[in-house]
Amino acid sequence: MASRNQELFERSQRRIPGGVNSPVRAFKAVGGTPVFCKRGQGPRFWDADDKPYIDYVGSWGPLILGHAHPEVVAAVQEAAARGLSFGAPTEQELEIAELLCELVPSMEQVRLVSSGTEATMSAIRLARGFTGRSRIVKFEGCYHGHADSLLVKAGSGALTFGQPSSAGIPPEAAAHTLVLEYNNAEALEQTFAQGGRDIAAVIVEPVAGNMNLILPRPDFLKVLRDLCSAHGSVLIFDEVMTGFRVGLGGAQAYFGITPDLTTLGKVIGGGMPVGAFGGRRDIMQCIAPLGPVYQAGTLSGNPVAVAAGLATLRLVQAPGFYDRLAASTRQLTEGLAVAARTAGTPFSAQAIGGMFGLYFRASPPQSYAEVMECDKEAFNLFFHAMLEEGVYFAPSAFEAGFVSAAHGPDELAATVAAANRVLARGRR
Ligand code: KE4
Repeated sequence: MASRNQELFERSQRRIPGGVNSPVRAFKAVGGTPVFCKRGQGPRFWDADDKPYIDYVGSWGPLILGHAHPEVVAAVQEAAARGLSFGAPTEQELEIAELLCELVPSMEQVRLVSSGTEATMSAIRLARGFTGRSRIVKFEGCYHGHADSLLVKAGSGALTFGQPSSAGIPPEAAAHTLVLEYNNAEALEQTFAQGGRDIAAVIVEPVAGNMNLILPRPDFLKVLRDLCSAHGSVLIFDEVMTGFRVGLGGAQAYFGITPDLTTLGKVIGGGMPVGAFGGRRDIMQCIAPLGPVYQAGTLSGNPVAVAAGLATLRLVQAPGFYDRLAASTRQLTEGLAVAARTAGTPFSAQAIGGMFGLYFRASPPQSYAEVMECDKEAFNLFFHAMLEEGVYFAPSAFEAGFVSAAHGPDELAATVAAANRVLARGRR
């Protein structure tokens, strides 16, 4: 008998392209039918067939407190009862702006938007307006949302300009984007030596979480910072994923590197649509209505979404919150690595704060090329076998995973026990 997930997926494909509102949800990378989520509570959600799953996606990062945290839900209900939106300033968006600038000291001013894409698109436009330059640099394998100038893949030559990585993007929209190899400090130095004065901005995921998890090499971010400073280019840390995920001050605090602009999303909305971009006051002063760089949004700073964000940001400031979260994440990755070693499966894993990478490869990759060496088929078999066991990992070998404060010892132990069963069967 067809499961309710299958029925819903067949129906949804009639009215929604691919049956989903964001491509990665369609299970194209892993095959099979996506599970439809019916309700969530803490570390779990239940699908349309009422099957429970321990959830390591957490809406792709926002749910650092787990599903339906009572204090977040209460804050949303209370805000909604006072009005869903005003399109006018509210005290709550001022509160979250002040809190973000307090917790992320490099942000002297901040502008709220409704998604990570809006945040990065606006930050790029702002950097271009501030510098009067057009050229930007991004890194292969890093994802910054779907703005035209950022959906760009490496050009034919190592230092040639990008080509659109999506249909519908005019070549000229990609022509100003240079795509370099993540963690390659030498290519960075060469690029700036050749034309640093023409570079408006470099945008980087300080910990890459969109080509599975790749940690920055020790010198990479420092070289990036020094080169941008020397050439008057704006360094943008895209912390939509790492912000309040790898630690309270994000990756910039973790690695001690101060960007000029930071983009945020996910955790700062606690599961509701909130993004933000902010940084140096002299740069932020260029944004309308103060300056010539236009940016706007009907629901920017929406009071109900901000209420969820404020409740979340208050709770993550609890003493020891990130130490406990990092310890849980390490317990998961170490347990999975032991299970794989026992089964003789080429596998590695690593964690930073509340995010992790799983690799069917003997050691954690340090570059996009090394990520491509991971055994994708092995991951897909593992993914589906764990799904049967009631464990939900990201439905792609090229995504990071997330642990929440709601994942307790029982969930972590159950996950590792399931992995032992799955890997021991040889049916990864
Ligand atoms: P959104 O527009 O999806 O809110 O944010 C875009 C974005 C920007 N920057 C970084 C570093 C991001 O990771 C993202 C979005 N992340 C993906 C996860 N790989 C969202 C999942 C999806 O696309 O459905």
